[in-house]
Amino acid sequence: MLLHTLVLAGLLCSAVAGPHARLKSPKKWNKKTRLPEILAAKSSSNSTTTTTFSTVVEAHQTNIFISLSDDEAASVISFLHNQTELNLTAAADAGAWDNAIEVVDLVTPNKTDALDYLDNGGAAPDRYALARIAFGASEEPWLQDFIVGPLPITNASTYASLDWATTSGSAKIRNYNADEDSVTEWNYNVTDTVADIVLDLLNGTATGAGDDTFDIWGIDPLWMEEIDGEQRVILWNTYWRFPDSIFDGETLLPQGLFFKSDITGRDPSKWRVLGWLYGDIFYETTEAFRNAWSSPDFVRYELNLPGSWIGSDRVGEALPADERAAPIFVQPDGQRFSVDEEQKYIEWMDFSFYLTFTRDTGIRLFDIKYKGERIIYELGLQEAIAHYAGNDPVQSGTAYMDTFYGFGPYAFELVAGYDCPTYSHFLNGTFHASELSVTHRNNICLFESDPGYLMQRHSNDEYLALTRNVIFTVRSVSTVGNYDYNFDYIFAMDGSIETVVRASGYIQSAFYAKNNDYGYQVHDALSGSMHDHSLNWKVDLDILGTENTFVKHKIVPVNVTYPWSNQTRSTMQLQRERVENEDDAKLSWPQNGGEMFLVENSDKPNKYGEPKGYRIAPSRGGAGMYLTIQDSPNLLKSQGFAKQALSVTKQKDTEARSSHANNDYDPGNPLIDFDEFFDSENLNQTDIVVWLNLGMHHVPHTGDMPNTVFTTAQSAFIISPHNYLLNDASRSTRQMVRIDYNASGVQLVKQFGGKLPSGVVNLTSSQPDFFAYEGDIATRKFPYDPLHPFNDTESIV
Ligand SMILES: *[C@@H]1O[C@H](CO)[C@@H](O)[C@H](O)[C@H]1NC(C)=O
Ligand SMILES: *[C@@H]1O[C@H](CO)[C@@H](O)[C@H](O)[C@H]1NC(C)=O
Ligand SMILES: *[C@@H]1O[C@H](CO)[C@@H](O)[C@H](O)[C@H]1NC(C)=O
Ligand SMILES: *[C@@H]1O[C@H](CO)[C@@H](O)[C@H](O)[C@H]1NC(C)=O
Ligand SMILES: *[C@@H]1O[C@H](CO)[C@@H](O)[C@H](O)[C@H]1NC(C)=O
Ligand SMILES: *[C@@H]1O[C@H](CO)[C@@H](O)[C@H](O)[C@H]1NC(C)=O
Ligand SMILES: *[C@@H]1O[C@H](CO)[C@@H](O)[C@H](O)[C@H]1NC(C)=O
Ligand SMILES: *[C@@H]1O[C@H](CO)[C@@H](O)[C@H](O)[C@H]1NC(C)=O
Ligand SMILES: *[C@@H]1O[C@H](CO)[C@@H](O)[C@H](O)[C@H]1NC(C)=O
Ligand SMILES: *[C@@H]1O[C@H](CO)[C@@H](O)[C@H](O)[C@H]1NC(C)=O
Ligand SMILES: *[C@@H]1O[C@H](CO)[C@@H](O)[C@H](O)[C@H]1NC(C)=O
Ligand SMILES: *[C@@H]1O[C@H](CO)[C@@H](O)[C@H](O)[C@H]1NC(C)=O
Ligand SMILES: [Cu+2]
Repeated sequence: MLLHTLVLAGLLCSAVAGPHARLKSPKKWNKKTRLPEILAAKSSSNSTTTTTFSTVVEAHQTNIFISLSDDEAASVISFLHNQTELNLTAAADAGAWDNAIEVVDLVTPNKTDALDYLDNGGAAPDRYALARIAFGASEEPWLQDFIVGPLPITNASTYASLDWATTSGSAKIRNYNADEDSVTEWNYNVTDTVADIVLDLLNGTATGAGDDTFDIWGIDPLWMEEIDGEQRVILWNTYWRFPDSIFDGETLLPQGLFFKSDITGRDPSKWRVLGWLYGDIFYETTEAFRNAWSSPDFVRYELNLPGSWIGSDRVGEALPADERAAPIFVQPDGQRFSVDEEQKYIEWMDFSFYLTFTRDTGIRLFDIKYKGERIIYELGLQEAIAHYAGNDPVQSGTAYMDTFYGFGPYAFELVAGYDCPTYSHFLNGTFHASELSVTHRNNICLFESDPGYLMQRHSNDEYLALTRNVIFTVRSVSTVGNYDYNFDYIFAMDGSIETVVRASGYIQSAFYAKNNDYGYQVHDALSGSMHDHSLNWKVDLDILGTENTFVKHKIVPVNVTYPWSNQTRSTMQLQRERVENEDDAKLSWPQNGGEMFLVENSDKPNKYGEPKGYRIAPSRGGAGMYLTIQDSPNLLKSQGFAKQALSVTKQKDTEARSSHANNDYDPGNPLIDFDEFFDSENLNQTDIVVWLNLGMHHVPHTGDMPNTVFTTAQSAFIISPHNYLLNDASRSTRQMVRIDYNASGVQLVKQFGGKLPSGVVNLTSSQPDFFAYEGDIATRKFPYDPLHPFNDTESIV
C-alpha cells in the first residue's frame, strides 16, 4: 500500500512537471488506481441516511463568551454608581473633571474554568464584567479597569481593580490628555494668533465656528519630550481642510502648516506654543513664523484644495456592458447552516463555534470544533497599528492603536446585496460605552458562497473528477475613522479556516512639500504618506487537547551520498524542529516559504506515526507583516507583538490579550507590554498560543485615490489540517461529480446526492433593499429605562 502511494505521488509530480513527463505510461497508472477509485466511490455514495436539518439550532451549551446583555450592563452601571468611593458622575453629565464609566464589557472567563464547563461537565463559570472608568476628578487623572461580579449583581458581587490582566501589575494608566475640551479651545486660541497668516497662506479660517475652513488635529499617541530636564506632554497639530461635499475626504486635505504645543498639566494657562512648521522650516516662536511670512523671500506652497477628486462616485467613460446587472450569488436550496441567534452559536458542515462581540475588538470566535473536536479555543483580533512616517511631525508622530477607538463601536450595519450576499444570515452586535448600550443591527453576516474555483479536480482520457468549493464566511466591517477594515473568517470543506483582513476607505495623507522620501505624490499638493499596518491576532489552537507543540518542518538543501551511487548529490530533506521555549518563539515567516509552521499534538500521532496537527501559514498579501520601525518612539513599549511576524507563548489567563485599548494613553508605560509575556517558559507539549500579524506596508499611490481598494490591501493567514486526518476531508461532500467518457462520448455520470440547482430564480428578490438601512439602537443605562430607549445614532466610543 505504501509503495503504491509512492508510485502515485511520483506520477502526480511528473504530471505537473510538463507535457513530456505526462506521457509516461498513463495506462499503467489508470489500472493501478482502479481499486482506490472504487473504494472512494463506495464510501461517498449517498446511501447513508440523510440527517434532519434545521437552520435553527439550540446550542448544547451556554455561550459563556457572549457579550453582556443590556440588563447585565445596566446592573453593573447601577452597582458602580452605588459605590460612593468611586464618586461617579453619570456619563451624560460628566466633564473632564468628573469620574465616569467609559466602557462596560465582559471579562472573558478564564480558560481553565471555561474548559471545565465545556469539556468536563463543570458549572458554567461565573460571569464578570469589565468596567473601564475615567477618573477625571484629580490633578493626575487616570483610567482604570475593574472587574465587577459575579453577575447578576447580588449582595455577593464586588468590584476590584483588574490588575491581574495587565503586565504592569496595575490596571491604572495615566491620562495626560484628560482635558480634550480645553485642548480644542487652546487650539483655536493658538490658531487665532495667526488667523491673518492662515487666511493669506491657506485661504481659510480655523476659529471653531460652524463655517470654518479648517479642522485642527494631530498626533496620536501623545508625545513625551524632555525639556529642561522635565518630562513634558507634547501635542503636534496641523490644519486639515474640511471637504466641500458629503465625501469624508478630510484626511486627504492636510494643509502643511503645523504647530507644537506643550500641554503638560491640567492648567491651560500654563500651556505653551513651542513653534511652527511650514515648508520644512521650523520657527521656534509665533513671532519668528510671522516675520518669515512677512519677508519677501518666504516660500509658499501650492494649496491642497478639495474638489471632485475627493468623491468616490463614478467618473469616466462608461465601460462596455457595464450597465447590465452584474453576476450575483444565489442560494438555490435555502440556508445550509444552523444558527442559535440568541447564543450566537453556529454550525456549518463539520464545524461549530461560538461568536461574541466586544467594544475593543469587534467579533471574536470561541470553541471552534471540527468533526466534534476542538481545534481552536479562541480566534480574534487583538490590536491594529497603523504607523505612519513623513517629513512632518504629524505623520511622523502618528501610530494609531485602533482598539483605543474600538472596533465594536464602528462595526456598522452591513448592506445586504453589497457587503454580503442578499441571502446572508445577519446578526446584531451590541457594545456598552458611555452608559449607553448600542446595538448595531445586522453588522455581522454569515453566508455560504462559491469562491469561483473548484476545491478538487482531476481528469485523464477516461474520466473527470470535480469537487465544488463551498465556503462559509463570517464577516464584519469596522470603519475606524478614515479606514474601513473588513474582517472575514472563512471556513472550507477541507477543514481549513482562513482569517482575512482587507482595508478600504480614505488614506491618511501628508502635505506634499519636501515629502518625497516618504511616499508618492498622489495629487497636486498631496503625498501618500507611507505607513505600516500591523494587525495582531490571537490564535489559541488546541489540537486534540491543550497540550500542543509549535514545530517547524524545514525544507533544507543537503548533500547526500547514497549506497546506490558513488556521487554526492545535491538534494533536499525535511527537517523537524521543535520550538520548545519562549526564548525561541518570536518568529518570522520563512524565506522562500521554506518551512512549514505547525501546531501539533506530539503525543497524538496518526497511524503512520506522524503527529496530528494544524498548519498555520500566510495566505494572502505578502508575508512577514510586522513593523518596519522596530523601536518606534511613538509606540515605545506597546509594539511588542508587532516586531515579528508571529510569536508563541504559553497560555495564561493573565496573558489573555496582546494589547490593551488604554495603552494608547501612555505607550511608554503600557498596561500590557507583550514582550513581558516572554519569560523563558517551556513550550513543549503544553497549552500554547500563537500571536500572528496581518497587514501591509502601505505606500499609497494614485490607485488609492480617492479610496484604497480591498483587492490589493488585503492580508490573510490560513490554518489547515496537517496529518490531522488520513485524507482530504472534502471527499465527504456530495457536491462532486465523476464523468467517465471515451471516444464515443460520456459513459457514466456519477453524482453523490448533491442536488443540482433547479427551478426558476426570482432575481428581483435578490435585489438589495437600500432603504432598509436603519442604523443603530441606543439605550441609555443610567438612569436605566429599557422601555424608553434613548435615540442616538452618533458614534459613541
Ligand atoms: C443517490 O440518490 C439518488 C436519489 O435517491 C439516486 O437516484 C442515486 O442513484 C443515488 N446515488 C448513489 C451513488 O447511490
Ligand atoms: C443601587 O442603589 C439603588 C438605591 O439604593 C438601588 O435601588 C439599586 O438597586 C442599587 N443597584 C444595585 C445594582 O445594587
Ligand atoms: C467627586 O467628584 C467631583 C467632581 O465630579 C469632585 O468635585 C469632588 O471633589 C470629588 N469628591 C471626592 C471626595 O473626591
Ligand atoms: C482568572 O485567573 C486569574 C489569574 O490566575 C485570577 O487572578 C482570577 O481570579 C481568575 N478569575 C476568575 C473570575 O476566576
Ligand atoms: C482661550 O482664550 C480665552 C480668551 O483669551 C481664555 O479665556 C481661555 O482661557 C483660553 N483657553 C485656553 C484653553 O487656553
Ligand atoms: C479663496 O477663498 C475664496 C472664498 O472661499 C475663494 O473665492 C477663492 O477662490 C479662494 N482662492 C483660492 C486661490 O483658492
Ligand atoms: C436585531 O435587532 C433587531 C432590532 O432590535 C431585531 O428585530 C432582530 O431580531 C435582531 N436580530 C437578531 C438576529 O437578533
Ligand atoms: C553541497 O556541496 C557543494 C559542493 O561541495 C557545496 O558547494 C554546497 O554548499 C553543499 N551544500 C550543502 C547544503 O551542504
Ligand atoms: C563505487 O565505486 C567503486 C570503486 O570505483 C565501485 O567498485 C563501485 O561499483 C561503485 N559503486 C556504485 C554504486 O556505483
Ligand atoms: C518534548 O515533548 C516530546 C513529546 O511529548 C517528548 O518526546 C520530548 O522528550 C520532550 N522534550 C523535552 C526536552 O522534554
Ligand atoms: C419576485 O420577487 C419580487 C420581490 O420579492 C416580487 O415582487 C415579485 O412578485 C416576484 N416575482 C415572481 C414572478 O414571483
Ligand atoms: C426614536 O425616537 C422616536 C421618537 O421618540 C421613536 O418613535 C423611535 O421608536 C425611537 N427609536 C428607537 C430605535 O429607539
Ligand atoms: Cu494604509
